[in-house]
Amino acid sequence: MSIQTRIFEGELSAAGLRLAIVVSRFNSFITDRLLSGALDAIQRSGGEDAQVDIVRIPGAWEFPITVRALTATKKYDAVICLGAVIKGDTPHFDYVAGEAAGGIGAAAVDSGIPVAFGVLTTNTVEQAVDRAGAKAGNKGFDAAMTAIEMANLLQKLQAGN
Ligand code: INI
Repeated sequence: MSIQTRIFEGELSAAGLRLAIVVSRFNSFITDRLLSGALDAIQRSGGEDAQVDIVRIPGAWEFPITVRALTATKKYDAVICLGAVIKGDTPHFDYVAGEAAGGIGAAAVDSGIPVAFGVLTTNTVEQAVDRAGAKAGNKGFDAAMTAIEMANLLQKLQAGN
């Protein structure tokens, strides 16, 4: 008896996917670059502007409630969160970054809709710049590619064959 291994993997094609990008205004000099990277990734993967809704929020703290509102509509195949939480002199960073990460993760698992975490959490402004299109790539681009792959993967898994 031979055992046939089946491999499930999501394609990197944005064709036909409905996507929401949630982008925070706090540290907008960084998040604007993340948004450009995400839109570039969608376009290069065969997506079109009409498939993408952009939702602007004040700061990273507001991601969880916004993502839950979006996933509840069932209109989107994936949601992409773009933000930048940069450490300051107080523990504020830990509360904001922790709430954003935990809340985004919980919203994805609870809804069954993939939510990509393109939220930078850095110790310095320079580290954020590096990850928003400079030395360390563009994490907005990466998050969009992850969302595209996961949306296609979940569609396959849900098809169940
Ligand atoms: N929001 C961010 O997105 N990044 C930060 O670095 C940040 N810091 O450092 O304060 C930040 N704070 C605002 C927060 O997300 C909320 O918008 C605010 O507290 C109102 O609810």
